[in-house]
Amino acid sequence: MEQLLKQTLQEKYGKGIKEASNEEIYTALLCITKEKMQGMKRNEGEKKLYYISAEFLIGKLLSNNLINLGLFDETKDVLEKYGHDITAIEETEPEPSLGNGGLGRLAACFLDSIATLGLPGDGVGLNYHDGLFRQTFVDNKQREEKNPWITDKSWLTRTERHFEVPFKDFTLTSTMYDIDVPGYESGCNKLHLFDLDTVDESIIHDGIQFDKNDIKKNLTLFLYPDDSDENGRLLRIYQQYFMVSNAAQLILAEAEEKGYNLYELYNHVSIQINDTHPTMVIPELIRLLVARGFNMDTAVDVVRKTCAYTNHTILAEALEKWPVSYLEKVVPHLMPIIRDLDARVRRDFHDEKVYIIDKEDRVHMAHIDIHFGYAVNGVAALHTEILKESELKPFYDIYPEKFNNKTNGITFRRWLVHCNHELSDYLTELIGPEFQHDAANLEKLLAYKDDEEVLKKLRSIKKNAKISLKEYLKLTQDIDIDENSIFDIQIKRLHEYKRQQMNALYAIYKYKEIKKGNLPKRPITMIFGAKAAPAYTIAKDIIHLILCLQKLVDSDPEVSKYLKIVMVENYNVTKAEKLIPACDISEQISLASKEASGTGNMKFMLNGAVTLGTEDGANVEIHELVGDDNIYIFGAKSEDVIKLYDTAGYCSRKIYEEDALVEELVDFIISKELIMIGDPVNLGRLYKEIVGKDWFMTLLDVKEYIKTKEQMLEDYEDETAWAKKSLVNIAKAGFFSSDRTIAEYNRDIWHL
Ligand code: NTF
Repeated sequence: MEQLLKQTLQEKYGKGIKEASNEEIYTALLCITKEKMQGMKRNEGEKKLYYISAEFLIGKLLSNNLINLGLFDETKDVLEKYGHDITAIEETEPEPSLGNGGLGRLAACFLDSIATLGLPGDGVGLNYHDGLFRQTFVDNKQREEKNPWITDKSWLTRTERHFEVPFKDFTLTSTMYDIDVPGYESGCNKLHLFDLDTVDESIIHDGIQFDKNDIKKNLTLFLYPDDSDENGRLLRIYQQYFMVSNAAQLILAEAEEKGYNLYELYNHVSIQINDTHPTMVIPELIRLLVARGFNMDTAVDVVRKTCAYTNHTILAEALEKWPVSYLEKVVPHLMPIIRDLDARVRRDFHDEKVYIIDKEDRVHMAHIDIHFGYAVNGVAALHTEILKESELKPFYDIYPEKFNNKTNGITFRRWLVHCNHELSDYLTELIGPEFQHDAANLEKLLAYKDDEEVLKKLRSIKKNAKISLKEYLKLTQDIDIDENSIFDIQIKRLHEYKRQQMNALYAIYKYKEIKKGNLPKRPITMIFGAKAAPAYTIAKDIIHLILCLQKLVDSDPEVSKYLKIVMVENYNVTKAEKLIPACDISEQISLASKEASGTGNMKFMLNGAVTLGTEDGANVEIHELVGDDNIYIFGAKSEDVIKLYDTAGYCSRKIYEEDALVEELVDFIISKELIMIGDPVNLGRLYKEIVGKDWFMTLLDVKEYIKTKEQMLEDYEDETAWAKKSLVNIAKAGFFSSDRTIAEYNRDIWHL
């Protein structure tokens, strides 16, 4: 590496390693790594997977690529020798924001594991120039800015693949860009991102505004462009069709190049449809096969044996339903196929709940996936049960054999080895390096459960991570936090069902307690990180509340000694990598039944945080693995919540009126203290929402939540006992390796 780096810097900049700037070293390392990956063996086989997804939240790639190529330690040492710090060099890499949250990060973890297991499998998505958006805070409110990440030298490689994608009024020519996905000490796959040469970033103005009608210029500007008006919704259909038509054409081109018989496509290809965004790949593939001479029945049969669907949520917002009129405007050539599919369903089943086109002339995308794919999976045990028993019950009754569970996982390369070197090195020293290939080996750590030395060392690793986070927050947001306080962290998309508002009510509770003189034994640092969808008003109001509380506490010297509230700006993968190793209390407090799985919960556990959570998503499985003593569970159970919805039996106003403490906390949202800092419109709206509606039942669980959190703070004071909980969490995290998840997908669904 030393020679290569010297040579590259000399050629590019005429500099030695010592003199080169961080940016120059980053660029040189990028070029070297890219070249190495080009020379890597491709994972090959008789059958290949295509993972189609609207999001791939890949994060920065330099360190992870170096780790997977086995070059990280050497590179770090070379840089140190010349007075450079690899962390500072990583800082110069722009982070692509090609995803929103869990679904997109999961896709990125999966690509890493697919490559690591030596399976041939590529990702297919879109090359959004400005990603989701970059979040800034102005006047205690979220503002959205564009987030350009594609620079002169990037991980993207332009390819010679182009496809013609037909829309109603015009045809667009695509260009395929590739990003290499090296497995950990294994072969390489690709992430294919499609783009249009005519896209023009200069049409963006005033934050993230642009002309939604100008498809040739705007198609791949943003992930999830605002869909609060019709043009925005049509743009999403343009994007989705562009993604899947390219995917389908690529899949057929590769199959034809390899000389495969398309009538047996399913023996050579599996297509994983990541949520409903890529659903149109089904009618599109049928269309392309019919154009190649297939009759309709055969095309439907071949496609049905090729496609599998993953459901990531039971919330209606993500079970997409497109009006027929929209599809007619954008992709009229798909409508005869969709109508034909609907007719087949109506011929075979007499239950309008499973039709593809409903009475209101809307196309249910998930219904296409379930009827015309061969597998349907949920992403955690509880979630899959809910799909089978309620949300998708009519389908489960028809196709019980298609339904299966694949509990999510995370790649330990990024979420342990890369983000927490000290812990990862210590674990290697203690239990050997096998866990890096087979995460189940982490259980060996249990042998040290009562070893004072080991527990002490784990505490010191946590402390160091907290100090690193302190330095990072000082540098990036000029915020001071105390490493001796308890770090309580909730980082995830902002959504009412995730209940950041409940955590904010806790902050109010603590503020009031401190004001009353009930001082905590140890200061608490409450950290939040979350982006709200630009058109999601209440979510933005919750951010406003948290930022106002942050100000209030900071400006009150009586309180700020004991309580600190921090909202991290522009929460992203890079920030998660700094926050997660430093966490003591992992907040996983969604309303039971609503969080399909969660994956942050797994990352925190792996890094030794203790979960404060409801029995929801993968928390249920974490609870089973670590046992009652090593997790703090509270709140209504999912069966009860589902019953409350079914019977309309929840009334937040009643709880508010009957419980003095709840009333006091909620009223504080519109107190004079907060109104002086914040905007009465936003705070008033949020107050009204919680008292009058509270669709995700914050007030149902808030008291038990406060009580449980108080218990945790108390238990934290027994340092040894807490360190033991932390150790058990790390030891039991092996199940949540995405290598395990992917091995299961392959065993049960893909058969690569
Ligand atoms: C998310 N879904 C779920 O909300 C998370 O619970 C889950 O961990 C991830 O998927 C990954 O499976 C979505 O982001 C979406 F888009 F479906 F709402």
